[in-house]
Amino acid sequence: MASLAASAASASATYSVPAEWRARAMIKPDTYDAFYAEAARDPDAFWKREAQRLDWITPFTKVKNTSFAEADFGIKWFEDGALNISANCLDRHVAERPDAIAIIWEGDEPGDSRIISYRDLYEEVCRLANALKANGIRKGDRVTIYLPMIPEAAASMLACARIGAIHSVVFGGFSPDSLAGRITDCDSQLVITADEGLRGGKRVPLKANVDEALAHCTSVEKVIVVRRTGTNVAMKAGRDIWYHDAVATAAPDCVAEAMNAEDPLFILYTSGSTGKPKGVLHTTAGYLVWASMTHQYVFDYRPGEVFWCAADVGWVTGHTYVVYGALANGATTLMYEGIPNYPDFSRFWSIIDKYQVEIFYAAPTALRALMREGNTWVERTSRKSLRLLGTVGEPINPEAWEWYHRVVGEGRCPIVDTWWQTETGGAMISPMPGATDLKPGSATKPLFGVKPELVDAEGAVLEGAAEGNLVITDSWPGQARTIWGDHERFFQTYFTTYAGKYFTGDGCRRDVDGYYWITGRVDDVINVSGHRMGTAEIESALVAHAKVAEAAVVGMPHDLKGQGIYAYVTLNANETGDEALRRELVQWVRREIGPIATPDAIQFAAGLPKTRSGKIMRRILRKIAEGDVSNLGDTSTLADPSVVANLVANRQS
Ligand code: 6R9
Repeated sequence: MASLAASAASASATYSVPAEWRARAMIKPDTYDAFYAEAARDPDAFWKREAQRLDWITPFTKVKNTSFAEADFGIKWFEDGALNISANCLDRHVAERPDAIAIIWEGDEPGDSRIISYRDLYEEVCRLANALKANGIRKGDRVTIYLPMIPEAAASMLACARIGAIHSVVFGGFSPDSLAGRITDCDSQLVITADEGLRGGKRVPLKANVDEALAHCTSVEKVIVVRRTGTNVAMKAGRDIWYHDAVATAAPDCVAEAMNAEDPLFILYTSGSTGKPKGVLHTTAGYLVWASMTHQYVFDYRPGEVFWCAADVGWVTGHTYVVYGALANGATTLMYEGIPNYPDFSRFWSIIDKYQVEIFYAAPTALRALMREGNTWVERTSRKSLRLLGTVGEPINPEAWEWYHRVVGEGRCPIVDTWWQTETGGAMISPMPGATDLKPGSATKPLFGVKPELVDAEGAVLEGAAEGNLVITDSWPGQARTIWGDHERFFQTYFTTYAGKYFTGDGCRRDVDGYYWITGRVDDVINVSGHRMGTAEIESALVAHAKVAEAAVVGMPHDLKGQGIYAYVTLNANETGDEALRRELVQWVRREIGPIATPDAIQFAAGLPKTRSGKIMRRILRKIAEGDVSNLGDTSTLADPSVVANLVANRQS
């Protein structure tokens, strides 16, 4: 098991592929090597074969047509083929196994559950697709989905895909303002929401939030409302329709639109280092090939197994692994409405026992929170059904990894630590359980077709064991194609820092075995509980407050969240920074963006460290927030070096 050499070198063990996995897995060590080599050497042949996993309406003749260079920049895969994603996720499984379970839904309250077969889901999706059409939605139109984790969320995504409408799912934790911004940016004509959401016994006023958002939006004509809790909500005549009424009269069959491989599938807003959130756009064929392939190989998935990805569909992980990858592969996908600690800290593990979950995939932040509560919450459950565990969203610290492995998985289940991003569509660097020896804290090795490289700040390529910035040098099918409405920003953001390469925004170390260790964001993005937040967004929310003159936000280490939000705030003249104002600003940010952006610390500052040209030196602010004040580096270029001592003296802990 643990290799002594590795332990001595990096204080981390190596877990070799268990014999039973080596025997049963689809991808074994030699298959990994052969597939990786073929995808690098002859991508057309490799992807032509992988694309056969989908049903095509019109077969493609061209495979890869991509360039990251400015002169001929463009990303196209399978460009003359046509297919429909909902037909791939539903119709072909209904034809073969109509009674197989597509979705197991577990509600917030234990005992509240629904089991949905592929036939049921097909009919629901067709009815809703017909209802969308009856409400004026056509191919290419945008539909915003603002729903809790209920089966209607998956049905809404698939109904859009069926008729070629582009969906934009907005996480239910976002505020009315954030929702309004995302609706307006893509000019959605229709919103699908629910009366309320339910999370950990608390109600989330989704419909009221939509009403507030729509006061600032002009594009939306219709709102479809799922009745979830049954609370009384205002229904605006001529605009708002109940979901159950809309589907009741609709036919349970709907022809799946033939979509070109490069037609848009969805927009998903994500935070960047500057400006407002970007509408990352994914297209049809390449995305689904990537979602399906990675779901199958990374999780070694076989039809019949119960797969549980604990992410919300409001994030890319929910898109790719709760919905598209899982359903494309005919999986039984588990959707859980609630939170890990309700009604108690055993909930995840009880759900695993209740449905005999075989594969469980979650964020390290949830695992750290549960680990803190002690082992008895885990040990009172059986978990015998589990055979594979996964993580996503942020680096996992080796202690949490070891706990997950030893206590949750009883040493029996490999852990796939999957590194990827909204922009990559699916997993990029990850172990495969039958092929990869594991090192706790490392996402290990690139998947087929992924060509990672480490570069230094000047762009020089680093060879062998090294640490630098992570870039990907060639296109893969699941890659985002553009930013909605701003192709230039797409190119500028990802392909100009290191010309001709996709820049991930992450720092990374590669060890002597060629394993990749993601060290975290190197740009002004922070990762709070596995959620990406742009510091610029939080800063602009803070300065929108009447008493705030200036704000600078940085990440700080946080035991549970991975990173916490530390805000330096300069007030307008004559304002005093006291506890009451601190609380008010915290509430203000929650209301402006949503609870996920709640600042963990606010430090009132007389001045911020700026260069003579007025640029805030964040490096210094980060060090102070981390409590690492002994070596603040060179402060001589500051316009007023004395602000630093003041900041150090008033640090919040
Ligand atoms: C899928 C998802 C992307 C950022 C990414 C990185 C961090 C994701 C990780 C990881 C270390 C992993 N990240 N997975 N860091 N190990 N296994 O999370 O997408 O919300 O766009 O976030 O998350 O920093 O750049 P997204």
